[in-house]
Amino acid sequence: MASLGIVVLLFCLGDVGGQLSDITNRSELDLEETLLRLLLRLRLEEHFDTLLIYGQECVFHTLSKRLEASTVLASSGSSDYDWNFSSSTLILSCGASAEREGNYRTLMKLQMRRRLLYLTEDIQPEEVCHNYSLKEQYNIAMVKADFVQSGSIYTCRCFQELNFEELDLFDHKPIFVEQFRNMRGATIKTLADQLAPRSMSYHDEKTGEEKMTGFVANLLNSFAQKLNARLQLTSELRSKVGILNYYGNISKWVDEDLLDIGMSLDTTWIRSNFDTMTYPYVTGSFCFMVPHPPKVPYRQIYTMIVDPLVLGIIFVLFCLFSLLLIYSQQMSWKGLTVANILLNDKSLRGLLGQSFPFPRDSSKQMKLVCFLLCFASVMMTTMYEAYLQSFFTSPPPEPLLRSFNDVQHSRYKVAISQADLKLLLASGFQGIHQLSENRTCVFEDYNEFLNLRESFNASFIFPVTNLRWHTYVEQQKFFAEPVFYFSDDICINRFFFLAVQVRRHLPYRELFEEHMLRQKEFGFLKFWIDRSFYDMVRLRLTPLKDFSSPEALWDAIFLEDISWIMSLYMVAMLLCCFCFALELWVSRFWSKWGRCRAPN
Ligand SMILES: *[C@@H]1O[C@H](CO)[C@@H](O)[C@H](O)[C@H]1NC(C)=O
Ligand SMILES: *[C@@H]1O[C@H](CO)[C@@H](O)[C@H](O)[C@H]1NC(C)=O
Ligand SMILES: *[C@@H]1O[C@H](CO)[C@@H](O)[C@H](O)[C@H]1NC(C)=O
Ligand SMILES: *[C@@H]1O[C@H](CO)[C@@H](O)[C@H](O)[C@H]1NC(C)=O
Ligand SMILES: *[C@@H]1O[C@H](CO)[C@@H](O)[C@H](O)[C@H]1NC(C)=O
Ligand SMILES: CC(=O)N[C@H]1CO[C@H](CO)[C@@H](O)[C@@H]1O
Repeated sequence: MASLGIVVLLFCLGDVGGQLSDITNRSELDLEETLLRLLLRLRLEEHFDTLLIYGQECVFHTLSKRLEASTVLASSGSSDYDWNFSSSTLILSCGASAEREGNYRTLMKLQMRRRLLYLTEDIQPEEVCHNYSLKEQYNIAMVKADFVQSGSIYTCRCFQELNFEELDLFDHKPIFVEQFRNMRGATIKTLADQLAPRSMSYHDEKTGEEKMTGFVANLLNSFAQKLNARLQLTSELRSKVGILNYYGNISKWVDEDLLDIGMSLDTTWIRSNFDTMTYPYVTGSFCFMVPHPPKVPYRQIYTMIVDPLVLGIIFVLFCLFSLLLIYSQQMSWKGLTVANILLNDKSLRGLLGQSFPFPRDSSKQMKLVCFLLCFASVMMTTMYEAYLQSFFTSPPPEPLLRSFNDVQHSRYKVAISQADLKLLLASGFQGIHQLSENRTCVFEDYNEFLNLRESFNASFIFPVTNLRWHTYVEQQKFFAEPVFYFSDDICINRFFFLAVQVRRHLPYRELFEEHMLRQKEFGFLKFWIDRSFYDMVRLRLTPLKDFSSPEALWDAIFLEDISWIMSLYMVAMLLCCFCFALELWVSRFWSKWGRCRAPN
């Protein structure tokens, strides 16, 4: 009773400015009043702010003036233009076939809006509902010309024997219901791309059916369960391809309306038309997984330590100390020669941490310079000692690859599948052009590529999405040491959206998107992704095997590891011998020459 009171009250309010004077026919007036009452009731059920009226002049046209709502008249039955109707639009049609919308985008937007038809012809509601359901429009109600007398409203229902229901204006049953909340076992046509860990098929022991799991498959499973529907893994499509990989074909088949929902994800990345995509499900990045750089070989540790810049600084220090020593000896520049600076044995021995004769009764300044020299030598020798010992204990890794240019000059090859390469070229990605032909290895067969990636072959670097990388992180926890790392520097795309593909006119698209967002909000998506590796192990899609080849912990150092320093030592010794020989020869020559000159 209370709601009826509100309806009457609203009716009185809505009556302001009515065009009563135009109306002469008594029964027409009654019809208008009753329909107005119906529309107000519809507005109470779900608010509308726009009326879209299809068809030639009928009772709706005069009614619309009495409702405070913006009205669009489409007398020809089609709007021909891509109008962006709001989601709170109510459609009124004058007759069963007044609506002849041709623009498919407008059709998409208006698909699930509520429709009220006013039928003057003698048509069975069953036929009307049938014709509308063929057009995939489901929220239909209709009244006939004798509405005033009968008060009957016919409303279409799907998933039941009789496809419509007859209600009375004064019934409290809702006229429009969300029909897809219970699909009563109807099927949803889908097909999985079988790309682990999105969707992975397994054989259910209990029912003997083929079932799917994975973070996209679980979304669809729970959706079907919620709607009381059944997932049909369209097998006739599968036999068309034959192989287990339908990536790319799924989006084609969704476009062709062969599938309702694809159990797959597509990127928003190279698309301009998002009609067949839902709201984004996950975000992804597409980067390369790169083998951890190997350790520097022992023999190169010396070369690493002897950095030219540091050597330069030490040489400058050496010269400075020589100068200071020369000056502080007599507090004058008397002994200053190039030989004294460069071959200053005190400074050299001091810097190398060796003992040297401390000058007797030296001045204060001299002592100070010697202290400085000793301090510098302690710093330098301990620094080099520490470097050398720690590097010999655990050699540092070689530098990381930071760009495609580094990859080009590294010993790795880039393994990539033909499908991914096509995608990259289509998206105008430049990086791949920096690699020469002999640095890339293109695989025709996606599975071959996957097998190589899954064998953690460290001769290659592989493109991988962060979602798949998640499972590799888990897998590498079982290795003696991780083999690959996810490079944030060498990326194809750092951020893109992944969405599920749905048929253009899927009637329960809004329900699906709502379900998707709820699952994600609640944390199911993260949970599914987190445990996807264990699902893969359970389904025997990935082995629990250690693919790493760790080096022995206590590796002995061999003579060849210090060959470099040995050869330097030999060269230096030879140089010394040569100098010594030279000195002997020069002194002999000098004394002979001196004897010859003496008589003069
Ligand atoms: C009022 O209109 C109805 C239908 O439009 C018609 O059948 C009826 O004859 C009309 N009555 C008068 C009095 O004009
Ligand atoms: C409706 O929106 C689409 C994009 O979604 C746009 O291309 C089109 O121009 C819009 N229509 C109008 C009438 O603004
Ligand atoms: C329903 O569709 C059929 C076939 O297109 C057509 O002949 C018939 O007139 C339509 N009925 C209504 C009420 O629109
Ligand atoms: C790789 O290709 C480049 C030019 O594209 C060539 O200069 C180079 O020698 C090739 N390297 C090998 C190992 O074949
Ligand atoms: C990695 O792949 C290359 C080329 O396919 C092969 O020669 C090599 O043996 C593989 N390495 C391992 C560790 O499997
Ligand atoms: C894009 C894509 O993968 N298309 C494939 C779809 O399936 C047919 C076979 O039916 C293949 O030939 C296409 O390459």
